[in-house]
Amino acid sequence: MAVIKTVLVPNIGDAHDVDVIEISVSVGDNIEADDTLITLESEKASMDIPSPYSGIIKSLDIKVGDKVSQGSQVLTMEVAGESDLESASKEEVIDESQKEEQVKKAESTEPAKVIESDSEKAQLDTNADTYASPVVRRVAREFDIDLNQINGTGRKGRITKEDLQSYVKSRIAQGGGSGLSVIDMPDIDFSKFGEVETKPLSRIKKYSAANLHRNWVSIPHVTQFDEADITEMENFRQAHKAHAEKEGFKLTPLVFLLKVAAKCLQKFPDFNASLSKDGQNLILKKYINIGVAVDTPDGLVVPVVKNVDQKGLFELAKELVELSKKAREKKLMPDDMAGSCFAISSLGGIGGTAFTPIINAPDVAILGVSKSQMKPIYKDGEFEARLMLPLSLSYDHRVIDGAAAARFITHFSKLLGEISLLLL
Ligand code: CAO
Repeated sequence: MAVIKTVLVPNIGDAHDVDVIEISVSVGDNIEADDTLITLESEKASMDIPSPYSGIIKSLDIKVGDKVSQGSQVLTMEVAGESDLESASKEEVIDESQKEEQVKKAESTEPAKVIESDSEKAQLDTNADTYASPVVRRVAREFDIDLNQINGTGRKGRITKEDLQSYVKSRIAQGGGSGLSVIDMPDIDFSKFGEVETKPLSRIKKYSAANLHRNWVSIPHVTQFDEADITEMENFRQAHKAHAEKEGFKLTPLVFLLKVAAKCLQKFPDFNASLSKDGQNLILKKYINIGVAVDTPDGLVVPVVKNVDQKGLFELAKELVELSKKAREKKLMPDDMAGSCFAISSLGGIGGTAFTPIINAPDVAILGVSKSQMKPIYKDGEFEARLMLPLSLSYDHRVIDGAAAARFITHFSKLLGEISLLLL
C-alpha cells in the first residue's frame, strides 16, 4: 500500500544554514531512488541530495534561496510500500504523524538572504531551470555562463562536465581564441551634477541593445560608402507616385532599393549567406528575404520582406506599408521578423549624409541609406545637377573582402542609376 513519507535533509557534515541553489523535481514527478532532489551549496562545497526512495513527489516544502540544515523538511512523497521504508535511514524519513512537528521545525528555520549581488542572483535565476551537477553549476556561475545555452547529453538531459567543456571550446573558437577584456562602466550618481530622471528602457530596446552589442563586438565590421545617381529613378518614381497613392500605398525610394538589393544578392551570393555557428562554413541561401529597419516609438524592429526577387515594385510597396504599420502598432509576429538574408536601414526620410549600420547577424551585410541631395556632377565635360543617394554598406570582413564589397556597392549604384537594368 502506498504511504506518504517526508524527506529531510540528511547528514551534511558540519554544514549549517546552507543555500538551496536548485530544486530538480516538481510536484507530480515520478522519480527513482537516488535521483537528485535538490542541490545545496555551502561556502565550501555544493552537494546533490538524492532521493532515498522511488515514488511520486506530493509536495515541495522548500524553494531556491532557502537556507537549510540537517533535518530540514525537503518534500513529501508517495512511496510504493512498507518494504521500501524499512531499507531507508530512520533519520531521513518520518511518517505522517511526525510531519507536523517537522514542518514547524522547517518553518522556524529563518529564511535567509542567499544571494548577495544582483548579478549573482540573475545568474542563479538564469540557470535555475537547467539540470546540471553542482560542479558544473559552480563553474558556470564563476564564468558567467548561461547553462540554458548548453544541450545536456547526460541522463535526462543533464549537463555534464564534458558538455560544459565543449561549449566553452566552441565559444573560444567563435571568438577567435581571445575573449574581450574590458573594464566595467563606472557607476555614477548623475544627480550629484544636476536634476535627473530615470526612464526604464522598453522591452524592444533592451532586446535590441543585447543583439546590437553582440553583433558589434563579435563581427569585424567594415563600412564601404558610395553615392548613386538616382535622377532617372526619381523621375520614374514621381511619374508613378500618384498611381501608387490612389491604390493606398507609397512608392518611396526604399521600394527600388529592395528590388536592386535582390538583384545584387543574386549576382553576389556571398552577401546572401550566413556563417555557420562554428564559423567553419558559409551557408548560401537560395531565397532572397530582406529585413527593413523600422523606427517605432518603442525602438528599432526589423521585419523581413520575403522573396523580394519574386515581387514587383507595387507589391513590395504595399508590403512595406503593411509591415511598417504592423511594426508601429506592435502587431509583428515572430515569423514577420525571421529569415532575413540581408537588411536595409533607411534614414533617407529623415536626413544625414552617411552612417555605419550594424550588421543584423546572422546576415553578413547591411545597407544604410541616407538622404538624397541634388549635387553638381561632372559628366561629359560639364557639371550637371543630379540627385545623389548616399549608400553605406557594412559587411562582415570574415566573409566578405573589401574588393567584393566595392564590386557589390558599385553594381548597386549602377542598377539604381539605370533602373531599366532591373528588367534584365
Ligand atoms: N532620400 C530622400 N528622401 C527620402 C529618402 C531618401 N533616401 N527615403 C525616403 N525619402 C522620402 C520619402 O520619399 C517620403 O517622402 P514623400 O512622401 O514626399 O515621397 C519621406 O522621405 C518619408 O519616407 P518614409 O520614411 O515614410 O518611407 P520609407 O519607405 O523611406 O521608409 C521605413 C519606411 C519604415 C523604413 C521608415 O519609415 C523608417 O522607419 N526609417 C527609419 C529606419 C531606422 O531607424 N534605421 C536606423 C537603424 S539603426 O539605428
